[in-house]
Amino acid sequence: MNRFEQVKEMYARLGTDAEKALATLKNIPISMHCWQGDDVIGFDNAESLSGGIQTTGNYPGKARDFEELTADMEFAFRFIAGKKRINLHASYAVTDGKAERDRLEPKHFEKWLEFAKKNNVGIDMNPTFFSHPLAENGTLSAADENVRAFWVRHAKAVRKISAYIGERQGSPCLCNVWIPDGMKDVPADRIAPRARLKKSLDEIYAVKYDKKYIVDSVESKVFGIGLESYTVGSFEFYMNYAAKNGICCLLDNGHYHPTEMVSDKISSMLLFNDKLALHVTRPVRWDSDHVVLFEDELKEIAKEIVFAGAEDRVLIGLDYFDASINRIAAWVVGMNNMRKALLYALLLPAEKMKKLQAEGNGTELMVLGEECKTMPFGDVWDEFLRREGVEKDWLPEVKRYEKDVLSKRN
Ligand code: RNT
Ligand code: ZN
Repeated sequence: MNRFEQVKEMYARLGTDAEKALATLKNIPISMHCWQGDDVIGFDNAESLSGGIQTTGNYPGKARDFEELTADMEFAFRFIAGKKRINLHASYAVTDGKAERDRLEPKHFEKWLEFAKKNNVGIDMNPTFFSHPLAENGTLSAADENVRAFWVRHAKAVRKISAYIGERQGSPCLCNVWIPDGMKDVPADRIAPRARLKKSLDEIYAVKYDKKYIVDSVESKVFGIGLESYTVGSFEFYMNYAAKNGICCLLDNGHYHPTEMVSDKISSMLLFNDKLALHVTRPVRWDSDHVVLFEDELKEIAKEIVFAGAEDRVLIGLDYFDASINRIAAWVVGMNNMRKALLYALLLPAEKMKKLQAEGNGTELMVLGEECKTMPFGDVWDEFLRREGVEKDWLPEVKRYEKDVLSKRN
């Protein structure tokens, strides 16, 4: 009997069906953020990243244009198993410098649509409210009416593009709004910027699109660098806005207080919403956006999704940007870890565990949970890679690509 067959029997004794887990796993879409490939710079001549977010590191080889970024993404796809989407920002429009952000049109994403089709991936989208001269003093909450109106036009343009993409690709395009607006020091007026943000969102979402084509989401945050004292788009703000307006919340697990866990929020959101979107990241001491590793909170997030049977209600996307290491390796590790965590959850004896909890049997629940941790999980993952035709030993190829391609960029 080969190794996987033996392992399958071990899982069967535990009460889980490894074949079923593998079948479910391959179809859960995970959206790969394009911005890991170029340190969130984009194609619209941004000189540096602004908006309270930051990449650190100076690893050579970042992508400088559409051709390089898509080549790198395509290369990374070879080592990423399972169903994928790509997550774009409006700043990655292909405009040849000819369109401002409030003038973007579907045609500026035509090349991305071709790329997505070729690689059999869906597209998700984010309007870009940072790294722009008009974003220095607020965007959707700006007191300057011209500035606020500019960003409302931008968001409307990107929603239109998203709906177009959704229609073309035959699956809804997630259009996620995150703004950096906030204050470094104690605000005199917390309510006026929030009132302006609310007004802006009302204007943006007044345009209705078929939900078949677009899922609108809003992403909250607790603080940004240089914006430590006040964030206009806080969690309470967006959760209330989303609930009242039938919009989806996006939870980024770097955007909460350090002991607050997104894994614990998922069930509450699912009880009141049809869908929930995630930016999965790894905050180290702050919203540092480190590469997603196979860690406890990641596993707990996956477990909440899987135990709730919400694989098609939770839209999983990644959001991190490490500029200190090979960017392709960063993609591969993070994407595969997200899926690994889902597999880990799919292999847990959910029904047995839930029953033990309901019976108040904390002892057995603990013992079983600990037992699961040392099951030969890696063999099931390896079998998954094998079935998906994905090379397990990918690092040498990435190193070769670094030597032949990435190191020649400067
Ligand atoms: C910033 C947010 C936001 C961005 C990306 C680039 O704190 O997490 O989602 O990281 O949109
Ligand atoms: Zn995010």
